[in-house]
Amino acid sequence: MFAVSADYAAPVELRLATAGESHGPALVAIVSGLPAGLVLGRDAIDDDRRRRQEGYGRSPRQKIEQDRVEVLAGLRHGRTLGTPLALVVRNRDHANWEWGMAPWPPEGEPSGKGSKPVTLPRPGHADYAGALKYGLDDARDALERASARHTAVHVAAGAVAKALLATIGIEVRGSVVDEESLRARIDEARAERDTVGGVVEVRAVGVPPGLGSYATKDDRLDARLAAALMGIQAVKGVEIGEGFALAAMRGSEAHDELLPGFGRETNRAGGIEAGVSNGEDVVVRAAMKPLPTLMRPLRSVDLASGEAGEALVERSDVAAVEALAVVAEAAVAFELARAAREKFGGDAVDDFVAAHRAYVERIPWDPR
Ligand code: EPS
Repeated sequence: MFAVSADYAAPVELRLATAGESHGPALVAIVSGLPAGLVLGRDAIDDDRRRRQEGYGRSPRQKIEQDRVEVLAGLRHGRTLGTPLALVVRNRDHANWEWGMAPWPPEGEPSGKGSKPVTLPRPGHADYAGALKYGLDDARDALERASARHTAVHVAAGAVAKALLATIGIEVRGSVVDEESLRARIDEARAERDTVGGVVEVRAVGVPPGLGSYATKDDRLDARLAAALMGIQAVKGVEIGEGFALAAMRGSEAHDELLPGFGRETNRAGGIEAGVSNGEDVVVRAAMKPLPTLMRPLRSVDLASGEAGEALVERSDVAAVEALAVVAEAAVAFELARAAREKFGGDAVDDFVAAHRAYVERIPWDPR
């Protein structure tokens, strides 16, 4: 191996592009800006997709899907090539929607699912706003992409981001806040053919001080994490650290005092000050609204006739909060990996790791 320089690695932009409809043939993700030589484990990717699928309260759809992640490009013998990484998850349910979700004009009579237009929008879903925005007669054209189904490839990309973060000692984990009461609320809601939401928390440990920047609002790590979390379907609120509770505290109780050795006894800031990570755990929360597809439908209005009716009823989850914990973990991991690529750069993963090590050696911070 060639020696790598520890003092400089050019910043690199880590990017994620995705495509795919919920009942179309497949979901696709392209991750670019990864360093070469990153070792990816199939098990790590598989574990996350399984955790996303196994959440309490999911619909029978999860029994149909297996979400096996195929890698089509950017990987050779389990190591990244430093080229775009292409990931695909096929929708097994597409077999039931072959006519309805055919990419090309289908042959033969309409058959199977998706062959009748959706004209009764579900309040809370993309159906109404999407139909108006894009001039649609069939709200299916809107709801298919708006569906949380495509979080399957976000989670796959998040697993890749976590592998990159692990090389510099960062670990990210999402969990449900108050899991026990959530499960009881799900059981009750299911019996009443209703849905529920909930709150998840993501914690990242080992994040060095200095990710993100106050230089512009777009650089702020808290703004970026909030956008990443708000970008997940059904998320209606985000908190960084103590978030809303800070508004009711005095300054003397809200801020995390620095002690000799630069340790702190509290972390109300959630590991971010002025948009920059401060070396404490990064802690963020996301609030998920109850899912909008109800078995006992809400009042709606027919897009075609303007007449009052009841919203579309489709197979649906009672809750997807446990899945959100995994999806939010992936979103936070990806954003932290993006910030780390900006700070430590490097074409090869060894450059990236060496730049991190050189930086950590020069600052007064001890990773836990
Ligand atoms: C979703 C509706 C449901 C969920 C889906 C998200 O899909 P279906 O109507 O096919 O049962 O199951 O989530 C997934 C399929 C998934 O893999 O997470 C929605 O409207 O957002």
